[in-house]
Formats: sequence, structure tokens, C-alpha cells
Amino acid sequence: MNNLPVHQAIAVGASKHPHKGKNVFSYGTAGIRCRADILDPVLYRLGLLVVLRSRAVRATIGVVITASHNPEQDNGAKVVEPMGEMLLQTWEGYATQIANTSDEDLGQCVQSLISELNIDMALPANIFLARDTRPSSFGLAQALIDGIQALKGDYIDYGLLSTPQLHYMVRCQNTQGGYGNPTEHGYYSKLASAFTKVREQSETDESEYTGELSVDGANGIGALKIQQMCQHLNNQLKISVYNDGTHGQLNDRCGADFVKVQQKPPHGMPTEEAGRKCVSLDGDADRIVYYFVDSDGVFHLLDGDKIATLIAGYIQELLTAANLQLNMGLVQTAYANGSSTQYATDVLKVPVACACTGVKHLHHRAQDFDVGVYFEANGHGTVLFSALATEKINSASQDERLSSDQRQAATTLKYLQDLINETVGDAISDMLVVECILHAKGWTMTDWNAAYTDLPNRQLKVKVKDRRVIQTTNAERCATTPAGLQEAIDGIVSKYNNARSFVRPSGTEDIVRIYAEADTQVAADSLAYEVATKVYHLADGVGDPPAQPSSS
Ligand code: NG1
Ligand code: ZN
Repeated sequence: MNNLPVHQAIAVGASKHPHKGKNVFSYGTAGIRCRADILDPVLYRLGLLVVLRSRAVRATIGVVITASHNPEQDNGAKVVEPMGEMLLQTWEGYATQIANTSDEDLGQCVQSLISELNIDMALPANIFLARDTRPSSFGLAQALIDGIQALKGDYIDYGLLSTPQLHYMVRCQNTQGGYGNPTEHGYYSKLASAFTKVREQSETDESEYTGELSVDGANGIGALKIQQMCQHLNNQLKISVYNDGTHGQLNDRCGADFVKVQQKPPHGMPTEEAGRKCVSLDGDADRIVYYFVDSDGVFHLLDGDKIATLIAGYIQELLTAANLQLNMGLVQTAYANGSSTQYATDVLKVPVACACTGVKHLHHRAQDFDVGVYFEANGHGTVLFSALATEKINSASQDERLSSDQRQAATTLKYLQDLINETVGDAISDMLVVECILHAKGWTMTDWNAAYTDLPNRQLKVKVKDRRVIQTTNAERCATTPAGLQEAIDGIVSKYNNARSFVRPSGTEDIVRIYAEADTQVAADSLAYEVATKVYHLADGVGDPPAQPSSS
């Protein structure tokens, strides 16, 4: 621990992590993300910031070093709030500000934040940090630690963890163990015990269900952690891990994002066995998608929308069986397949809300419900239970006045809540939840997939001079600028059947995203291409104009 005055300690650290001042950094909904080789001074500065945050809220704050599904050469950092949530929006601004402050101005910047926010620097500060498997992550963690130490913060370095594991640790710590033990072993035992208990509750003819899965670990942290999870499950699942990082690059032609966007199996994993249950995780294991190939060799993707509707449908059955009056809702984004929204609304009769892209927005919206299920189509999501829901479920599970069936349904819900990582989407926890539901229903992949048929869809990217020229409203489904773009999109969409398309600037890449869905794949591809071409022309496209996607 250093004994230098704050200004001096900051300056000593800054000289080890000099800011070249050439790049502009921005802390968005997914934290800071960019090329790893320019991030060292940013991580040092984030180290300073999280100590301030910890003192401001008088609680442990988390930082995870990862760039999720981005290529291996990228990296980034996300700050975790005391209950395991994402960084408060006002602090995103401070994070952006400090990340862009020169070495000379850094001491003054910290001092201004201390005075502006009235932070008592005599208070203890505690930071939990963890990193993904990127080669750059270790060095960036050291830069972060230097920042923490410059302001005399304490820290626990968990080393390699998935993003959701770190979120879990922070919440456990700040609930004094109420959410579980803040250790890796604590995480696995909590989930393993809940998994076993949920499965014990369901009387099912297991003939159709199989607990055998192939897992694509995206050559990342999820591959390591899912194997550790399995060791705690006493062979209840038989998991074969591929893309486990022993060879092959992180997220390179594999992982949840590749499978979702390309709508095909990843490289490096056998998928030809008909009906074989397969899953892909992303680079920090907070996303998961399922898929299988049928006996005709056709690939079927069961994405975040299919997972969300499966979970929402099951929870609703349990709430009904337990006779619990709680208001449950499903939160999606504009990327949710139209069929999933229709299925949730018309068949499950679950209210659906549409939030802006980015889990922070979905998480926030889900808190409006007693039980809020939220998922992005890309496989990032979880379930939130309000304090009222938790209380009602717990008391119903012990209420002798209820029938044994009602009590059992409430008990299943109680264990299901334990199995769910409520802090953030968690690929491992989500997989265990899905497996419990399929087990309870005795379902194969085909049975699950039959709930509804996805509308064919296509995602494209367009590079433009400045993506901020595109502004949107109505949960990103309508472009308000540049002038004429939305009218043009409406005109194109009207030529197709059962079609929908929208565009928005990405928050994590320097591109504009195009989404299109229509009644056939050829139509969805052509619609996406037409809209992409329009964006290219109306929003100052750079490089080659969009190419017509080839339909599968
Ligand atoms: P951007 O790049 O803003 O579209 C992507 C995902 C988000 C979210 C973030 C953070 C899509 C279309 N977008 O955001 O859903 O997961 O990354 O990782 O999948
Ligand atoms: Zn991720």
C-alpha cells in the first residue's frame, strides 16, 4: 500500500500507464470495448474510478476485463454495481471522462470528482476483479490494480471468471452471503444443489429427454467453467466440450454470436448426429444459444427468444399450478423474432415489453414486473423476481393449507429461482434452467422447437462515416435521422410479405446494424440488402457498397 499523497500517487501510476491521447474512449452499455493494445491507460484510470465508486456507495464494486464476443485482439472492461447490476448511467459519463483524461490532468480530474460527488476518501474501498482468457487480459488487470492501489483501495483478484460469475461474487459479498458464498466453489455448489432439487421435483417420463449435450466453448472462459460446473453435477448431464481453447482462437468462427448471426453451426464441433443437442457460449459466457441438425440435415437455431419463451411458459405453468397471483412479463428488443413475440402474446398470454438493445435496458424494464423474464435474441438474458414474488413463492412452498400439488409447484419455483443468476444473463445458469425445463417436460430439441417457427431473418452491417447520423426512437424500431431514411425503409418493407426491418447504430462496433425479417429467407435476405443499400447511400457509407447476402 502506498503512502503518497493522492495527487502524487496518481501521477506515479500515470507515468507507468501513459495516455497517448490519440484515441477517444467511450463507456457504453457494454462498458469500454476496443483494440486491446490501446487500453492500458484506460484500465489504470478505471481502477481509480471504481475506488471512488466503491467509496461513494460504501460497498464492493466489481470489474470484469473482457470484450465478450468481439475478436481476440479486442478487449474491454465492465464495472459491476453492488447488487450485480451494470454501472449506473451517470457514472458511465464519469468513466468516459476519466478514460479520456491526459496524464497531466488526471489528478485534477479525480479531485474534481471527489469534491463534486462529496466522496469521503477515508472510507474503505473494495474491488472484485476478474478477467477472461484473452492474452491481453492479464496485463490489463495489472493496470487496473495499479489504479486501485493508487487510491488505496483493497481488491480481490479472482483471476479467470466468466462475466456472470463475477457479477454473482459482487452480489454475494454485498448481501453478506445472502445470495451465496462469494467464491467459485460457492457458485458451483449453489447452482448444482438447485439444479438437483428442481429435477427431483418433476415427475416425468424421461424416455424422450436426454441430458447429453455438445458445448461450443468459443475457445474462451465458458469452456473452462462449464467443465468445472459439470464436476459438481454428479453426471446428471453428459457434456462434451468443443472449442475449449486448447487450439483455435477465441470467438473465431465459433461461439454464440457466430452461430446466431451466421445461422449455422460453429467450426470445430461435430453436429451431424440428427437431433443432437448443441449449445454455443460467447467469449465471456454470458450468452447461450441452442441448436440441432434434423434427420434431413437442416440446421435449427433455438436462440434467446426460444429460451425466453420456454422459461416464461414454464414459470407461468408453475405460477398457475401454485395458484400464485404474480404479474409476469417478457422483455425483448427489436431483434426478437416476430414469431416469438406473437407466440408469447397470443399463446402464452404473457405481456411483452420492448426495450432498447443492451441488457442494461432490458434488466431495468424487467424490474417493472413481479417476475420479469428478459432475453436478447442473441441469447443474453435471465429472470428477475421482485421481493414480493420471492416472499410469496417462499411462503407458498411452506403453506400447509395448500394442496400438495400447489406446494410442490411453489417449491419448484423456489429452487428454480436459486438456479437462476438474477444479476445478469449467465450461459451456464441459463443452460441448467433450460435442461431442467426440458427434463420436466420430457422434451427433445424437436419438441421444444415446435413451439413456433421463426420468421426467416437476416442481420447485416454497414460501415458509414459517422454512425451517429442515425438516430432512432420507439425502442430503436424507427429512424428519426437522416431525413428520408425511415420513409425509404417503410417503402421497401411494404413490397414484402409479413416483413419488418429497422436500422440502428451499434453501441459496440463502428457500424450500423440492419435487421430484416420476412416470409421466406430469400425475401429476408433481399429486404436486408435493399435496406442496407439505402443506409449506405443516405448515411454516408464508406468502403464497398453492401453485397447481396447468399440465402441458405
Ligand atoms: P450492439 O453492437 O449495440 O448491437 C451488441 C448486441 C447487443 C448486446 C451488446 C453487448 C446485437 C444485435 N447487439 O450490441 O444485444 O449484447 O452487443 O454485448 O446482438
Ligand atoms: Zn458476452
